[in-house]
Amino acid sequence: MKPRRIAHLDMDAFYASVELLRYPELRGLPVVIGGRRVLQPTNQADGSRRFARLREYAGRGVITTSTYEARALGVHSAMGVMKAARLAPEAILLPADFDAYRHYSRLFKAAVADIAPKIEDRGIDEIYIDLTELPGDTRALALHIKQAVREATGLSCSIGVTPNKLLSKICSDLEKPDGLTILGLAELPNRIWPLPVRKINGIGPKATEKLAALGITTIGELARAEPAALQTQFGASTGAWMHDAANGIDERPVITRSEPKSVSRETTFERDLHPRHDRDALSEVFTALCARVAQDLQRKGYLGRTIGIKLRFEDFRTVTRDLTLPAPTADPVAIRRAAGECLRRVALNRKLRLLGVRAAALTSSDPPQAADGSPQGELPLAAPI
Ligand code: TTP
Ligand code: MG
Ligand code: MG
Repeated sequence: MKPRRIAHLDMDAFYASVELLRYPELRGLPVVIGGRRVLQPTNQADGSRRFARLREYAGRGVITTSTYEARALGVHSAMGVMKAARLAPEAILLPADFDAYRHYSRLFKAAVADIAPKIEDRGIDEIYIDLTELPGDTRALALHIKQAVREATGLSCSIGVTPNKLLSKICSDLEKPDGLTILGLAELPNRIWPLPVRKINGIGPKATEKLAALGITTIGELARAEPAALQTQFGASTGAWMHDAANGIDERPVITRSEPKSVSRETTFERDLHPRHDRDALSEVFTALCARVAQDLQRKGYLGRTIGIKLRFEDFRTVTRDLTLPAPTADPVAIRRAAGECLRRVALNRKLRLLGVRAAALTSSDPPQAADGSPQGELPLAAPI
């Protein structure tokens, strides 16, 4: 069997970097992304934009991410905005725009998939890629992927390539931003063992503290620790996993998953409900299911064009109905209306034990690209190279 070549790709300062595409005048400055509630920049009479500064912020918001210039001042993800303001009062504060981040997330993943289709999605800004079966030198391949991501999005990323997911995840972080770290198992002692144990994905603050109490702070110390001692402290499976991880052992495959075909929610009642006598309760559940489907669609960035329902009667007979709308939607009211029409097409002559609502024929909820230049403050859909 060929030795595995597993890449982990992670976008650099992702939310902040997407904002810099929209506000290029902020490049090189400390910039912090807050939540949705942060004030939008305003346009001034002279055509320039006015941005909020951290020192002007009052509230309990938390930072989602910051540019590397802000990190140099000690400002990091998950820090309270007020605390960050004490460290970097002049840093620019921008609101988060999750639709834009999802859009760029899809763009970079599609660009990678064109080159290397075996991808495991690990969230908005990172993926694992199995390069094993692809032709060509590892470095050339990784550089090609980085270039393709830059061309598709205008953004930089960092890649680690090693024989497994665990090491690649550590390596993608070693030379950020715009990094590329390729490592074989022979380099484990030099490159990985000096690192603190928390660099292993899965060793959090609690485990780090427990390990410190055992006198273990680096991955190398963990690798040399007595497995039995680790198992006593953390349990058999976690203890064994930690010891393997520190020794660079990880056999997990890259798991590719395709886009969902539908989004659905259903509920089984505690007691069977009568279509007439329990009408109010049924109607309430039905509306709530539609709202949950709408929320799921919005969270995942999809619109559904076909809305369907599923009913299971007390005798376990199951019926479904669906309706295709003129335009796709993620609106709870529109979904409720369509689902209601489906329901009217079912003869309700028995008690119900289950009710479900489904949205299918999914499409991306990204706004279509403006034909001629987007309005000011709008993100370019693909940034200039
Ligand atoms: P990360 O990849 O952890 O961070 P990053 O891309 O901002 O920076 P790096 O260059 O170190 O990879 O997270 C990706 C995005 O997820 C990040 O841009 C914002 C969001 N996020 C949060 O909302 N809260 C958090 O605590 C973290 C860590 C990230
Ligand atoms: Mg990142
Ligand atoms: Mg990440």
